[in-house]
Amino acid sequence: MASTPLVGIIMGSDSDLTVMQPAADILKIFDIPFELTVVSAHRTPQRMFQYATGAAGRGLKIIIAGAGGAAHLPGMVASLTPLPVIGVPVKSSNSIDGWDSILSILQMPNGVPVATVALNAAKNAGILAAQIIGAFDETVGKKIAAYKQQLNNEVQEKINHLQSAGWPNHFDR
Ligand code: RP5
Repeated sequence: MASTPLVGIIMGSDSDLTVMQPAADILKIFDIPFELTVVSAHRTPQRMFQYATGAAGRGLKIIIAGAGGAAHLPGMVASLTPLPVIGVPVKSSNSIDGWDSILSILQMPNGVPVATVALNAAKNAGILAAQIIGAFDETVGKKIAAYKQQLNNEVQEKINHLQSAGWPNHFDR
């Protein structure tokens, strides 16, 4: 796999980093090169414009954008790039209850979609980015298939233990 970043992880503030880090962690597991930085729609609008308009030309294939509160970053970036944008609503210090972040990212107008994951669900954003790449890259596709099999195996082990130990003893281990 080339070391040129394929996924750009951006966030409105470094205060989003704790929530956004799982996207980076899972991309590392799938060996997908990525970059990670802060781009604020409201506080660094020129930087946002440059990042979004230059992303495809630099070789990025997908952008994961996280923000909280009046979370305009994912939608504005989506308006400026032909790349798919995955939005991560962050329950930030300026968010009332998370719904503001969710709705700001989710309720995009026709023509400018943002693939919005659940509140704080940066890990799923990373998995979704990997799945999009894996649809065209056989090596990544196989890693995704193995990951799904692992999820299946983990649940099956729990089912087996629940069956053999009995539900009252399930967590006594
Ligand atoms: C949003 O405001 C950021 O994405 C962050 O979630 C929130 C708070 O930012 P800080 O005040 O912590 O920099 O734009």
